[in-house]
Amino acid sequence: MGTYGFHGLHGRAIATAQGVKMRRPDLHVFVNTGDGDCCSIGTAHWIHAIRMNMDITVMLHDNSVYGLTKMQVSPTSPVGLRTNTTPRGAYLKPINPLVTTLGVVNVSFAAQVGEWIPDLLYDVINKAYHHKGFSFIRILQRCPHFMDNFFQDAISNPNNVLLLTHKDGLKVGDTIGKLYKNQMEHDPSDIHRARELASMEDKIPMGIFYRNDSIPRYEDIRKPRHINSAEQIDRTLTKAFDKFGISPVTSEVVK
Ligand SMILES: Cc1ncc(C[n+]2csc(CCOP(=O)(O)OP(=O)(O)O)c2C)c(N)n1
Repeated sequence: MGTYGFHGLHGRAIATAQGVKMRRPDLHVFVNTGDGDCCSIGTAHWIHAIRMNMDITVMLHDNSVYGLTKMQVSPTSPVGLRTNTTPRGAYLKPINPLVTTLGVVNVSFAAQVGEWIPDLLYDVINKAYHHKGFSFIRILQRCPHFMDNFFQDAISNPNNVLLLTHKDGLKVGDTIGKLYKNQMEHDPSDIHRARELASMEDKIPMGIFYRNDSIPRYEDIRKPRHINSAEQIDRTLTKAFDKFGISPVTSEVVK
């Protein structure tokens, strides 16, 4: 991909992306976020972004742990996971980010895929990119340092994965089809079934759970009627800020 990358503040990745998209609707905006970033410090942005349904793609790299800060418990850590903040094991049941996404009003695209199946990952990202609205992909991701065996059961035994296929979702090719024999047809317009499948615990379901192109997008509803020039913005802000000056400041001093 030929992209321009931008690092925002931890927890604010989605809000930053929304700002970029609002100002530059011509750009394709992708967010790379973690389970700590999206489902902990950034939860409010995530939930409201689903509701606002702006045309951006969010890739949640869910490794079930805070990796960068050296293994603290995250909202998606499984019960019993020993981390630096839960040395006796995580106490709380984890959030399932897919189930949460599918529960928010105006959800328009939700998918799940494992990072160890690059062909499938490519297809899902491609579908998300072409979706008109907020597309959310939960990528089940190993942390090579702290959680390298986390998905070992599913990696060693493809039967622990359930592929969701459909003409409007993923079409599985021969190579993947031969390896991943556990497949089920799922119509991604069926939100109730999507929620049921997302909650599945005995197998890891992968594919496009839900897509709906007809949900209104925030940038269309709230499209600015006209965009001011940088000079106009500067003049307006300077005037507004001057109103709140504590000590009298003359324009000469400001210069
Ligand atoms: C505002 C703010 N709060 C806390 C931190 C410390 N911090 C950095 S990364 C991180 C969690 C990272 O977890 P995750 O988003 O799951 O990403 P991973 O490192 O696992 O890829 C935290 C708490 C920070 N950098 N900035």
